[in-house]
Amino acid sequence: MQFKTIKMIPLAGAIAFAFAGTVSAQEQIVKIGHVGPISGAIAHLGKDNENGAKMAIDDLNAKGVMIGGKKVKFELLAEDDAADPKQGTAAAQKLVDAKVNGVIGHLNSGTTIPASKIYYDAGIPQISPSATNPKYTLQGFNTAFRVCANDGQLGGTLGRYAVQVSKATKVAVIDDATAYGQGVATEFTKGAKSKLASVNIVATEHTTDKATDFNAILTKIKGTNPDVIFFGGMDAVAGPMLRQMKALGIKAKFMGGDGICTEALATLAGDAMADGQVVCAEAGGVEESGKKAMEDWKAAYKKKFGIDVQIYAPYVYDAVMTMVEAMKKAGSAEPAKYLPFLAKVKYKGITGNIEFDKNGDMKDGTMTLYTYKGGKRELIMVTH
Ligand code: ABU
Repeated sequence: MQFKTIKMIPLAGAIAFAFAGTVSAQEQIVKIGHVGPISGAIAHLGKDNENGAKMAIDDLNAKGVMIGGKKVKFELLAEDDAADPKQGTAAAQKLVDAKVNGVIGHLNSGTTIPASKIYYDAGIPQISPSATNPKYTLQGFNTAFRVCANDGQLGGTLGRYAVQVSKATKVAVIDDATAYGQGVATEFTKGAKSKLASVNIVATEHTTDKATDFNAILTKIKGTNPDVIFFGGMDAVAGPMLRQMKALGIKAKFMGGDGICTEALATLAGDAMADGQVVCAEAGGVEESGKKAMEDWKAAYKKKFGIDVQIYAPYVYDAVMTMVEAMKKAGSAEPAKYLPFLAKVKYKGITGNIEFDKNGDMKDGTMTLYTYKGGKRELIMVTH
């Protein structure tokens, strides 16, 4: 009987093979949830946020991250909440059921606030990159963090700007009846009134985040001849509102928070937006020293996705990196273990230095005021 020649694996090789298998088996999967509106009127903003999360996950996996001595592979579980509070809580429950290690989101205050109770009950850390209503971090949930300024800072700054810089004495205020729109409009009014008692709020009107016809409220406002119209809402509503203002011959300055302060606003408003007419604020921003890193990051984003950053993609990127920094410091991706490290994390990101106060808000957060000229967003100032 003849035996076939079998190539023997040398002993050292066999050990190496077994060892490689052990390392692979020890690789741990860390699931990061992301939620934003990927459908509906502000899908372009939801996609912007989701892309920021994708970019962070891809960069982390390309670099290779060790947590607690184990190699980690990050997975992104992306959900669409359509900016709707009910879909927001359904998406949150889905991520909790999938046992995510942490959540970045949601984009809107109206979805972030109800979802935060679900994450808190499950003990899952959540960082919103863009929800600015103060209530989000004032509920006593130790799982809730945000990496941007809040409406108190945003609205207050814009209110003071309207009075002190734009010299407005008559102001009309419109909100879209969402948690964000109402919140930022209220804070704007407080800010405008705080520095000049004679500022007159000549009209207070309400619309919705789905409305397209503003003729009735704009006609009423036109009769009060305001210097400034402040709108608490998002760019998808602000664009058509600006078009209808132009059609009615209203030349007032148009101000709004971060919800309107996007690259897309110029397109949504068409030629209705005069140079310098719009003033808005992003709930963050970098000073001179951080500009190059931010520009490089935005160029890398454009190369990867073929589109420009709208507004909050870099904040989402930093939110993921901040969460992972806390996991590395804790030596664990288990929510209960890394949560205390997240509360005291110090992370230097694209958007600046990230550190949280006792509520989970940014310590010393910045804001950036912009206007639009020639259909392009143009910086006015970075402020604290
Ligand atoms: N901060 C503007 C958009 C998100 C929000 O609803 O807060």
